[in-house]
Amino acid sequence: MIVFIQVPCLNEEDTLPLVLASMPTTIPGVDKIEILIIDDGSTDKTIAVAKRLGVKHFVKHTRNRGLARSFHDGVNYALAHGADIVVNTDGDNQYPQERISNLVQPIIKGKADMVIGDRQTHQIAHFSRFKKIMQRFGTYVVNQAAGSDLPDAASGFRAYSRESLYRLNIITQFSYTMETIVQAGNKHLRIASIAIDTNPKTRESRLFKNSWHHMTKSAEAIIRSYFMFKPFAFFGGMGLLLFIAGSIPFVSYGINALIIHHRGAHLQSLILGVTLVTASLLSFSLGVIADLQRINRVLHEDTLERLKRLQFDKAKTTTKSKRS
Ligand SMILES: Nc1nc2c(ncn2[C@@H]2O[C@H](COP(=O)(O)OP(=O)(O)O)[C@@H](O)[C@H]2O)c(=O)[nH]1
Ligand SMILES: [Mg+2]
Repeated sequence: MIVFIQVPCLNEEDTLPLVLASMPTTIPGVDKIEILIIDDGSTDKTIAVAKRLGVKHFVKHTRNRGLARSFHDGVNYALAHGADIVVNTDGDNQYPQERISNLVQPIIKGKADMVIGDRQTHQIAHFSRFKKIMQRFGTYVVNQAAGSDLPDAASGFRAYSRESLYRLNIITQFSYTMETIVQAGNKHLRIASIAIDTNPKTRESRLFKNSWHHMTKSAEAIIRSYFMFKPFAFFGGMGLLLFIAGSIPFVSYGINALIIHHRGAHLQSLILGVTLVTASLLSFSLGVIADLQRINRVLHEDTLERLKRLQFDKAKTTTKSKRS
């Protein structure tokens, strides 16, 4: 069993030594632990510091490409080098690396495909009240979209099984944390979570300028993943609402004009009714198109999964034969 611990880094020369010093050297049930630094276009000495501290695996971006892309490239590297489990932790020493041993256990024991470190955000002293409420709300929405019951959806301290990485595909540029949960939930992967204590803050988040920024970006990621998986729920629901709203003036006009020959049968009701019912038909049609797209995506993802297996399973057998 090979565990790759990947650390996405954008100018982390100051905190990286702390992160590397707290990495586990042995984990029960694991034969080999490899550390992988994903340098996302750092302009400081991140790479030199990592090399000096003995890191052997690097993925380098010549310019900044963002955290989601860094995660994606790190995972591909790890899979190509025979990883059975990929752990992600941050370069700002926010997460307790010494708990990685616990984080991977549910996967080793076959009880989960993905494990998330729950930061217990309600207890974090430097989180404002607003941030805590937003954290809880964001997690609630993700759970709704994923059909899961997780305490902390935004945590970046996670372990993924090789199998789950074959099946997950990162699409959004931002907030891949939320996206992976929605995907994993909808693909019926088993997600577990363990409680962790976070380390004292070393610096402000550079990913999000403030809580609003965090919220809008997360909302965007959740809505997009929701559309990906349940497009008909949205367009069908909207179509139904519009149809009901449109039927009322439509029917009232019909009764007034045709049955009781009422003089006050307002043409406006007819116009409103027709507009709303037309909008509802449009919404249903969009729903059908979106649903066909979804089916298309499922087929594409199936191909992609097979491709990954072809590509990475070969790497796995080569690493195995090299080691034996
Ligand atoms: N801010 C930022 N962080 C990046 C980027 N690419 C990789 N990272 C790494 O992503 C991790 C999380 O970033 P951080 O600023 O701590 O955001 P937080 O998760 O909100 O605390 C750190 O290890 C960064 O070095 C990027 O483009 N921007
Ligand atoms: Mg951080």
